[in-house]
Amino acid sequence: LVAKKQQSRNNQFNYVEANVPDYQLPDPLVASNGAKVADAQTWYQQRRPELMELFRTQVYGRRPSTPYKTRAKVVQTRDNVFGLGASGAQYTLTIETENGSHSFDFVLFVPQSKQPVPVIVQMNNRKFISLDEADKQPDGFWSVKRILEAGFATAAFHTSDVDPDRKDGYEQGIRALLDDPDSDEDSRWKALSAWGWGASRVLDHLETMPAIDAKRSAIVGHSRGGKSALWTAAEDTRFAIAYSNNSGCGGAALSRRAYGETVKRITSSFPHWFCNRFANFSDRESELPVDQHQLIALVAPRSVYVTSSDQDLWADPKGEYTSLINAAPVFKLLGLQAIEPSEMPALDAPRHQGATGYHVRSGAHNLTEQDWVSFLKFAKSRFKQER
Ligand code: GTR
Repeated sequence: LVAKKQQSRNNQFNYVEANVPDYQLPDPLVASNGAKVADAQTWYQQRRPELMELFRTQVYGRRPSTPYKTRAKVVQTRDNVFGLGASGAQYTLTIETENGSHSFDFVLFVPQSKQPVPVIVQMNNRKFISLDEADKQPDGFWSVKRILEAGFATAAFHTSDVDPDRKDGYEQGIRALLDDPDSDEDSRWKALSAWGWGASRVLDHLETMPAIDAKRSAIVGHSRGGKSALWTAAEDTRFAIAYSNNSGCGGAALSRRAYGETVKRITSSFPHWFCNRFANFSDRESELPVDQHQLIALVAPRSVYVTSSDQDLWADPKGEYTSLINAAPVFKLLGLQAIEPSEMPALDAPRHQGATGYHVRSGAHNLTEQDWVSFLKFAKSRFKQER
């Protein structure tokens, strides 16, 4: 243990549980003025807006209110995808303001069904997957066939097409089009929030489609996309489920544990993800007015599914789970069941309890078929899907 402690100090990043600092989590059910939040109305009218404001000003930034218009154009279609009778289409969404426009594509698959079907939207942080590529099922990252067979529609876009995942990508992204130059620079939104904004525009379009029951919609993201998925569902309450896969620091994992990736590291490696103020909490996590369990709580009374993988220590599996269970009091206040404080589930043994779900998969940092099997099971039970 001594050798390990020394090693982790040398490496600058802590991977030793015994070296996690003592911390106290801010209580989601105590308002900033110290008053206890004891009923749903006080949560919705006072505490939730207060927490949203803190996450906007200190962590993810505030979205601009610049007026815009959206246009959708079909660029390619496919019939009988996978021989399942499903349809596929690629769309270009164009966002227009007085200052110009920005376009990004998304791909949508809809299973054959007499009834409108629920939809799973994936923010894909790896690459744009075209209609043809989705057919090949390269690695299960976007498990289209399995999703269609379960009776869900699914849409995906590449995050960088909305806002480039680069320090110097600002001019090519949606933020450059929408930002108000007079807004407070330190609380301006960055790429993580911009990707979620893109997901909301995809959902706007899905809402117009009779084949889709957009009230039963889920947002899925892996890693940086998993950080964004939680914030997307906090900002856009139309998403009924948020799936946050291996999301780690700035996602599901508690910042105060400073295990694996830290606020200091993430804000210096990825200055284009969080609003400027988040970096002020480098090595000062205990001074954060929020922590990530409260982000999960912001999705309540809708559903949240968090995953870890056992080799992904950088994302702090224990911190991801601890965050989820510390959101439970809010779900309970709103009349829902959720995973209560308890030992972490065993490897590869998903736990689903009411509005929350969790699993730790054996293996590396990734989104796999195995994760999708559990995601779909959870979605079926939350959406009461028959098939
Ligand atoms: C890492 C980053 C993580 C996570 C990951 C990913 O470099 O430190 O926060 O986002 O990338 O997105 O795969």
